Amino acid sequence: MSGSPPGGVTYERGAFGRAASDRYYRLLQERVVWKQERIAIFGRDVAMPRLTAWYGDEGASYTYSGLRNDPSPWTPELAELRDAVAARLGHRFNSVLLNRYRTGRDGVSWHSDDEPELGDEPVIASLSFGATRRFLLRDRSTHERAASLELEHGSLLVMRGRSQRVFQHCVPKDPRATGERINLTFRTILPGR
Ligand SMILES: O=C(O)CCC(=O)C(=O)O
Repeated sequence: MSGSPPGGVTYERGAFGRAASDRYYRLLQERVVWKQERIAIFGRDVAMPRLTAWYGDEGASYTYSGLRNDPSPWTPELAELRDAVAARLGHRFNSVLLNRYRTGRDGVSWHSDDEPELGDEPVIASLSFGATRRFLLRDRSTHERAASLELEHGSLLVMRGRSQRVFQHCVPKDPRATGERINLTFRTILPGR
């Protein structure tokens, strides 16, 4: 890690032990119904550089990058992970966005999780399984680097408070990254937003 996470962001290595992390990684690879979404960038239709999936309570729909996501029902392993993270943080989540980075050519570009349905100060709990990937945070207005974290197998990153108003985050493409990574961001979609 270079620099501690800034205010509102915490990083915990080894939140899940090795055996549990290996098991979840394999189950998520095999059982999640992964989608290759397409998005418009400068008027061009392109494949997103990662696979995604959206699971959650009925009605917990979420729109980002112009894509509306209606949730698939929780699978047993996703419900187990949701409950473990909720118990740890004392916060209830009703949905999870999953990202599957197949190689170092996959990534997610700078953004904040600031969609209206997440409310003003969302708690976002981000679990990582598989290959370690770099996660960058920068100031939203000055673009000054705020932190660079290596998100490891079994780790838990939490963003809360005003962190989505103050920072943007990304997982840059990394030609040196070996192997696949699965990330889960547990979220709470507020009713009627
Ligand atoms: O893969 C990650 O660690 C970040 C995912 C992310 O930024 C998102 O789902 O909004």
